[in-house]
Amino acid sequence: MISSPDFDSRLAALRARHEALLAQRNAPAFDEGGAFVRYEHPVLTADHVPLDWRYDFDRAANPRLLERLGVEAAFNAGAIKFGGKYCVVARVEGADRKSFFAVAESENGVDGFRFRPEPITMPELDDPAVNVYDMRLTAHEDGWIYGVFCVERHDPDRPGDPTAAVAAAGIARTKDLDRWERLPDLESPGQQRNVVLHPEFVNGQYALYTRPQDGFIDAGSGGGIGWALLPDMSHARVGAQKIIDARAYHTVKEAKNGEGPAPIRSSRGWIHLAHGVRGTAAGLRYVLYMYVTALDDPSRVIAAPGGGVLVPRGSERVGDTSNVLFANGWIADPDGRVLLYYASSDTRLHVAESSVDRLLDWCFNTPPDRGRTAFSVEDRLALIRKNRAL
Ligand code: M1P
Repeated sequence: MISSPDFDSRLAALRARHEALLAQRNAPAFDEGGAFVRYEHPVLTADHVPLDWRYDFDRAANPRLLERLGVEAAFNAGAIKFGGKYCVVARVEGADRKSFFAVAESENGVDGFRFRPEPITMPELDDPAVNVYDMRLTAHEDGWIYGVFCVERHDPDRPGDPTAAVAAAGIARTKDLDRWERLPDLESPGQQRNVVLHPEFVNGQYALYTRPQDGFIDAGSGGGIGWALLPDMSHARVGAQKIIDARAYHTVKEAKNGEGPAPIRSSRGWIHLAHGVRGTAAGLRYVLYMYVTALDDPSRVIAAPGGGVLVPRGSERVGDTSNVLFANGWIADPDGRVLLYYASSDTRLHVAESSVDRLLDWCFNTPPDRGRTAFSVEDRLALIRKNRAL
């Protein structure tokens, strides 16, 4: 029989391990691609979640100090600079599979992330969601910080199927990341996930990046990343959406794609990060890719580098849903530094660093995917021969 350490020594061990993890410093690692430089350690994991969110410290009720409310993962985080701190709104997933939102803050954006004392209490609608996740944060020029996120409910048309779900876009806004005003969900002709609010008015209207989808998992006839203008976020409604970044056969976004964080304004256009998905014998593979749209029309693509900018590597490839990189948060500093918060395999949150100039270089100078292997060989031969001639 395993012997239980006494309550006090187990509590001391838990606290020491937790503090050591939170105090862990981070450093850039060498990155072959160079567009982003990954940092060595994840910035958030399930183990970063405060102990008092997981353990009952009442020694009479919990003499063995067992974990009462386990946490599986901390990942897919929106991000924003707020009050001088780098803040992420993470998707924290409990052992019961329910996700909730929680703010973690860091002084430098690359390590030392600590959760605020309590998770976010997101107000509910009359038709409550079963699950919420993947918040995109947008500091809009109307003065509010918006959070747009996925809300998931059981499909009312298939009551006998416990796996049948419907996805929609939930909308809330805040001034401090703690207190949120919940607005009605986005009304859309079909299901939606990965909906993102553009930070500026476009032709006097709010602008949304959407991802129309026929089913809960399958994009189906949903052609890619969509675009819609709407007069009001308090009663947000979209009709048919213009597809601005289409799925395409035999590319990294063959099966589906979705906008990542709200785009970054630069001198040469809006810089976008998105995820692309393809099917493999081992299941779906999610990678991150980029594109740029015009300043005078954020729905017009002006650069589309081929392939992924970050793909699952090494230990990132393994987790609750393996072979996945997903990102819904980044922060651009005034000096041009960009910190990307990306998650691996629906388990943990990482940081990678770049700059606006570096990302523009990547986006405008990486050849596009021209759709055929013969063109790919042409591009590679051109590179080889140019290098040989140097
Ligand atoms: O499991 C990978 C991702 O799957 C979904 O993204 P998408 O709708 O593009 O397929 C989301 O559930 C996301 O949270 C998750 O990381």
